[in-house]
Amino acid sequence: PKNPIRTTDPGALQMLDMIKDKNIETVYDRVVAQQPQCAFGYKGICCRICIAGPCRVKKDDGPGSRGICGASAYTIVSRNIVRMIAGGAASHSEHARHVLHTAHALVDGHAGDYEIKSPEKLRKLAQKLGVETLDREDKDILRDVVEIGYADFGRYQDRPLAFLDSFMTEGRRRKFQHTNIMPRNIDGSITELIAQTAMGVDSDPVNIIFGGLKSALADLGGEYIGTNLSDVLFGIPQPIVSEANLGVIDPKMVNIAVHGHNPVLSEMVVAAARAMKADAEKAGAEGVNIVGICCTGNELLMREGVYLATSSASQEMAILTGALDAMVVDIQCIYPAVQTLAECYHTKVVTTEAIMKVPSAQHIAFNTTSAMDDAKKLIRIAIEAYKNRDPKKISIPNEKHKLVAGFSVEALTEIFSKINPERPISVLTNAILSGQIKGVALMAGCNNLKRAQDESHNIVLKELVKNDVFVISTGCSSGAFAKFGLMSPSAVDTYAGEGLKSFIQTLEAANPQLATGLPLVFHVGSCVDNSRAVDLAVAMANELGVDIPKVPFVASAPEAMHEKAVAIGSWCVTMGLPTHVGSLPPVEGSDLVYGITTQIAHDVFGGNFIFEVDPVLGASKLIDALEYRTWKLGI
Ligand code: BF8
Ligand code: SF4
Repeated sequence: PKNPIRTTDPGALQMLDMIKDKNIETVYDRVVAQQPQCAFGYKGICCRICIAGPCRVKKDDGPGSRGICGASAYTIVSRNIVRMIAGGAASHSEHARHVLHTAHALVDGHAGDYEIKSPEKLRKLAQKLGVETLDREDKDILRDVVEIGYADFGRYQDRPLAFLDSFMTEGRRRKFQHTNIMPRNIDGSITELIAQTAMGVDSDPVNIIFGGLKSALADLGGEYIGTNLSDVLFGIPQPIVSEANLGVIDPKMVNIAVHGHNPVLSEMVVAAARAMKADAEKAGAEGVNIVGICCTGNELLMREGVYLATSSASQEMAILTGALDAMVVDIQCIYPAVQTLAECYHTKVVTTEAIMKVPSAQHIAFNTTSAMDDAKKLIRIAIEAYKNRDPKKISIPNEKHKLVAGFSVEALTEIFSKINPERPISVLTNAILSGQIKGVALMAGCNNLKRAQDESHNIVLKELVKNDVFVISTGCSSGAFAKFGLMSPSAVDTYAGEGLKSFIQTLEAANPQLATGLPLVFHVGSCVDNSRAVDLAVAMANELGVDIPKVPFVASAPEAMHEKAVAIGSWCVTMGLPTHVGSLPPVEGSDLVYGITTQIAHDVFGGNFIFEVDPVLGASKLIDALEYRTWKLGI
């Protein structure tokens, strides 16, 4: 490989080795070509908010220490970072809006082949939102739920976001109200933040950051809509066995990668693939093999057991196998580079959403009403492409690992309930109070090639589990663990400390109905499903009779990259979680902003950012935070 240092993923490393004599450019080359990255941008002290700029903070004092309008470093840094939160919240809520539209079409009878897969989830959700469920048809209940969801996007009355408020602890609800960051709608919070940070508006960094936190909470509201309604439409994830890494691409099959985030389309692609096996056979293949990339992959892995081909930084590698016939993409985290590479192979890249097109890639507009037909069209494109494969270009890494995923909070609660049916969550909290495990950590977030891909995820995980932390994961953090075989039952023996090992064994012994052992790390879903982690933290807080800042629960995004990750990290802090980030966001240009996010946030919300690029140190700071909270619970 030209740049082996930029990834540790064994599948990606094999792939890079296979193409080493070819003149193929990948992300691992481009990240090197971008070095050194601009120091002003890196620290967040470049302002491009108006076209008098760009202005850069060049000096510590005098005219060079401010922008042309007089904006200080703290104003510029805080404006830049909260605009990233706005981007993240817009992304997550756009995804949620799409799921909501699908549910809306369903109640109106225009949703083609979609159905309510989980009436159980619908009723539970309705009850949370205060919707009457007794003696009512599922569709009527869903109509009311959808209406609340829509209201959350545009409410103008002074009432809190229902899809946030209904899920919070009493303590968090009060905290958000007192600090004036409880959003009343999603769209308005984002728009307000953009207005607040326009040229010549807010220059007070504290006020700007609090505006940002409101949008971060709107982001969480959007995630709640996305996760809950996806569960209603596609089912609540249950423990499921699958495999991950590039070796899941099967040369004998028509291979289609579904890539992006939204399960609305890809669930249909999976159904269509099952229905079209014969068509694939007619073309000489053994069937249609759907593989996932990024969070679309996570969504389908969680609910359908679909193989995970790879995660974000290595997405191009799937095309380089020469055996990927189509890459169907929806939204977010899709490198434009996939089309450039696909042009050197037979692979067809197909975009499906009106807001996501790639020059020279084919676009098939995906509609809720004709979803199944659209999905079949996509499969036909892949089957046609399959016929054009160049056998000389096929080289598939032989790397793949077994994994167990599908741990919705419902599934976890079910597992705990086999030990204590009345108070299932006490199984988890008692294990913490007794010292058997140290607490819970959510590992989330992206790949960021500022360090070698996946390395930080794996180091943080290994440190945490060695120290008996119960780890749940989402997004590309889950992708990293799955690809390396760390999401398998066999990893428990190798990596878990004695306490965690015995805890997992106790759960297994109480759950003989599970067809598989339990994994080292529990996959709770895509990035939108970080809302599931909040559900678990809230349940633990209620069980312990405290608010979340007292619960031994921490979060880590060792390789955060996307604006969505900035939004998630920010609401984690407001929820009261110590939140480790291993790739520094652009805040170092202002000591004040850095101090607010790492210290003052703790005084106000009980959570704070821990910026630490060394993964071993990052993990040890999280373990300290967990130990401190457990100790406080005991006194
Ligand atoms: O929503 S973890 S790189 S794929 S942003 Fe993107 Fe980051 Fe991956 Fe999923 Ni999340
Ligand atoms: Fe420069 Fe102020 Fe305009 Fe920013 S808003 S680009 S600091 S003049």
